[in-house]
Amino acid sequence: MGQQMTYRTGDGYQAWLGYRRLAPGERYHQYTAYNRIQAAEDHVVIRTAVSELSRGLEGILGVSPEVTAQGGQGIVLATFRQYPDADRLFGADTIVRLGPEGYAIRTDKENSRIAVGGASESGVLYGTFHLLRILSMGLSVEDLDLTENPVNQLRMINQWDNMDGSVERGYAGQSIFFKNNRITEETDRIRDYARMLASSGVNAIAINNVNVHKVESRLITEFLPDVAKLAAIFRAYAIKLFLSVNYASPIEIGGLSTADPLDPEVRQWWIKTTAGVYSAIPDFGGYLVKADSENRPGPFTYGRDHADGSNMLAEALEPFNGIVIWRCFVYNCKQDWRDRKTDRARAAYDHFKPLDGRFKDNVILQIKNGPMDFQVREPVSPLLGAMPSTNQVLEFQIAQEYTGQQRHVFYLIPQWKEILEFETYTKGLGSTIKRIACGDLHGSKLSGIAAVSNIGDDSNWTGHLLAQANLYGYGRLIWNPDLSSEEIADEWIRLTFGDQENVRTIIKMILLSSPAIYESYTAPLGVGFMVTPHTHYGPDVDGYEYSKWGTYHYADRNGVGVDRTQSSGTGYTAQYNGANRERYESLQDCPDELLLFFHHVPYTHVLHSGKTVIQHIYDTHFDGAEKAEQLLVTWESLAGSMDEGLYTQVAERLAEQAEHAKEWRDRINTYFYRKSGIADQLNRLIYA
Ligand code: GCV
Repeated sequence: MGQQMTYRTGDGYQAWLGYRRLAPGERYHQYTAYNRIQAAEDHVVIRTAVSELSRGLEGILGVSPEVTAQGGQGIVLATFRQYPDADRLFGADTIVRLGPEGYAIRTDKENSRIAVGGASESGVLYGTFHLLRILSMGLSVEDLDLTENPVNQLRMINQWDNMDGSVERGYAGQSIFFKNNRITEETDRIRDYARMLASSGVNAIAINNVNVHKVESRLITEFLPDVAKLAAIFRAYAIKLFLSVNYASPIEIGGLSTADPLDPEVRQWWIKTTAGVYSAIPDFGGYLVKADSENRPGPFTYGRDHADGSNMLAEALEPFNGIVIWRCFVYNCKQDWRDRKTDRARAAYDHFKPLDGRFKDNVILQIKNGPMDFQVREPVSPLLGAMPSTNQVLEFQIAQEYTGQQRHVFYLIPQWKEILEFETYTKGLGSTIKRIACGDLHGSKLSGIAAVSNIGDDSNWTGHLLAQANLYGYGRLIWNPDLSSEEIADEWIRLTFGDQENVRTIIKMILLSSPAIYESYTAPLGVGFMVTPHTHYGPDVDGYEYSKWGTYHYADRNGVGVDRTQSSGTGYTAQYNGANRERYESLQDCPDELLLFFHHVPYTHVLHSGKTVIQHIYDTHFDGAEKAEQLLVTWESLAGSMDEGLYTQVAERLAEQAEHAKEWRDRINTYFYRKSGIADQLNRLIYA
């Protein structure tokens, strides 16, 4: 098994796929009756399902199962209509309920069989991983009868990996894909990553950073044979491979003098190059593009718009059923801080909304969850749902760029759930983000969710072991947005640490309390940023205040916050519909947690909580730092209850968080005390 053997148990490498041995007992005997795998189909994904199941059963039972094409007892893996026995077991009713990636699992107690059936091979693989979850959690398999379909069509991961081996906004080591401007030959780790992704339901990956530099531009030409090898690894796990491309490739690597999307030679270049990609990788997913954003080239240079740019690529991909995923993170990153009219939050909507209906069918616009940039707290992007005639995909960031960089614990699932449940009123009540993301609200042809990965070559994948919960939870949540944060946390804990009651309770408590704790000691009331420029780690209240990036808080001696109202500010609130627009516009109705995102208020402004803004800042920062310290104490109660390696690595991170939270507390409190001159009502220590 190559590289994975070099990792110790206890370093977290096995993540949620550790398949720890079950002690002999009732459950062990129940499972033993099924320790035989029947699979008759010769397909790469079915072979994967068989090997995953063998590996899991061997881990759990300590005995490797017989694998056979013959009938009899055991676990049957089959696509419908291929294996009449399985069809009979499920019946037509079940079969018609399943979509292309759906699956059913049913126990046939009489014959000691469990059947895992799917409409396609990928369905069988997802069903197999579901069964493995059940077995790993030690649940009964005696009466299984379940069907599952993924809610979202595209369930994607975006790597921000560069070919020099670095990872943009990577907090867990170097790239597992690239090294020294080459694709790595150490593919065991990539296969293990594919396993992790498929086991949580992910079906697409873009392997390189959306900021495509010169060398990465050649991934679609000279590096194709190596890309094809990676595509084969992911194919075996039913994951489609995508590449981020450089919009200026015709110039950069094609020798043309322009990348104008309406230029016939440019179009021809993309058609020919794309055909080359498909001859190397027939099931290639398509292109992911960051254009006219943060100094990346794009159609604006030629006086064209984003529809022109993306449609040109769509045309080249169309014959192969490929798609263009075009990012909407487009804003003026050379703003003058003196200019109070330009509002970065407005940019995506202002650029893209007028283009609704102009995109080809195989273009999807990828929209970040918020209008700024993955802050701890920001409102939901008003562009989501605002283009009924355009395919959209929602973008999350699993990498914790602004949420503690995997040094602080921040369980992201509750934040994502809040976003998915957000009511946009786009088509009246019930127009939630989750209905927009899954394509149901506007009947979109293509839709789904993508997220920036949080993994690197650290032995535990994610730097902070608890950040694995975000990767796992992302896959589970986008498969089914109705799963609760608690359920997902509980699953992940049981699969990773085992079933011990105190371990489950305590880790769940830490995960679920983590977002509020982090939010309370960092930038207050939705104002955002206040981080160290470039690295984005740690406090620097004015770090971005006079910069070109459009991220300001406007704190002065009287007050703080950004006026984004229509009545006196940038007019951003008008991008929302119905009740949202009114709520955000109104100083009285605006929710406390977003107050400073939408309004500039005096420090003495009284929140719904009854506290003044300044007292709220002091209270939350003292409280947050104290709770961060408490997280460590809580974790310490688990000493001796789990593998020591796992215990220690988390303890170390929590210790760092506790210290760092104090730095946040003191910097923010001192800053606002100096600005406002208003004392803390409780007279706590503020370094004046
Ligand atoms: C990949 C933010 C990050 C950048 C990132 C960009 C994006 O600005 O700080 O590192 O670039 O978002 O999403 O394109």
